[in-house]
Amino acid sequence: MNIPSSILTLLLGIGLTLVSLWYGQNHGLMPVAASEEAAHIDGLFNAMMTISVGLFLLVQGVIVYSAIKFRRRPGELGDGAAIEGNVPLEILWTAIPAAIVLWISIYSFEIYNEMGGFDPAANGAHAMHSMPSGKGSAMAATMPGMNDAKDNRIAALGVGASPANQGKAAAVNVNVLGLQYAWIFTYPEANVTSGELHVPVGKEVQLNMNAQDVIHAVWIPQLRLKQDVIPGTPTQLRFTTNKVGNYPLRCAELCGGYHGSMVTRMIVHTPEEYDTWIASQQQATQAQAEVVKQTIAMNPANLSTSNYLAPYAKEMGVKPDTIAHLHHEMSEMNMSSIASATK
Ligand SMILES: [Cu+2]
Repeated sequence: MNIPSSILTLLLGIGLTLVSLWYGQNHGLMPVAASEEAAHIDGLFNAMMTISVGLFLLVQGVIVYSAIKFRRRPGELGDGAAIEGNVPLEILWTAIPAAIVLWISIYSFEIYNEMGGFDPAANGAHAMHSMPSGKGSAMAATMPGMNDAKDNRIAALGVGASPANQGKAAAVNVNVLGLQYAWIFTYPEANVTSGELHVPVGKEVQLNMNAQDVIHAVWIPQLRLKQDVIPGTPTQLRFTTNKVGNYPLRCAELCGGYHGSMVTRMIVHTPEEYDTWIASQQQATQAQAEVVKQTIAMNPANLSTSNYLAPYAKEMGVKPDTIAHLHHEMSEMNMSSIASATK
């Protein structure tokens, strides 16, 4: 059987293209996509994966083929043929990568624009304005750098509204504070503070972010979003989730010894569940304020230790006799340490 080499090359080319296209869609390297923005990012990633697999197979295929086909045979001692370069070939393999890189750069610019990455300040400043007066704006005013961005029109950093939503405020605004080694989420509209990020599915969410000490970064892989959180410079992320679930939110900027533990959760609720959560948090805040008021009202000097600790113990689910026991043990420990010190 004798197949012409041009047909064989054509068949190999078609096969290589099909394998690349298939793998580009089925690599399984990405976690669940839980936001509208994620689809754009995955489109770009899959396109680059397709190209990379094609190039990898082509280059590796030629290497393996040549290593076998042109290996030194027994008794062969001479040099190989002297080949002096090939101008058309040089032009071809410079032009193809140049075209691919140019296309990828245009494609990724387009996606970044669609996500609102180019001019987040266009809506970021408005979003700060649109917060109701009271706690929210007081907090915004105390965040360093927030006012600079508003008054001096310094471009905000991050991902803003998509061109379609430009000028509109997001449905949910959350102030995010990163500090060594935790995240604090404040909902200025609802006057709620949380250690986890709760958002309603299908609604536009804007994170207004700031750092207290060093540079941190918010990274939510399922949203395909990552943004540095910088002391003194406000940054923002704006997104719309589309899958109810429970996703990790971790710090992606080495920020100190316990950077690795700077991880919390983002919970995407149904809108009803989200309202319930907000209401429950507001109740908890009120109950806490009540406990503080009671504690201030009583004079600890008139109380025994277990009486003084009783309201806290109740909250923590500790029985009063446990405290009494603990108190007894601790005084014994103190006695023995005094005794050993005086020896
Ligand atoms: Cu951090």
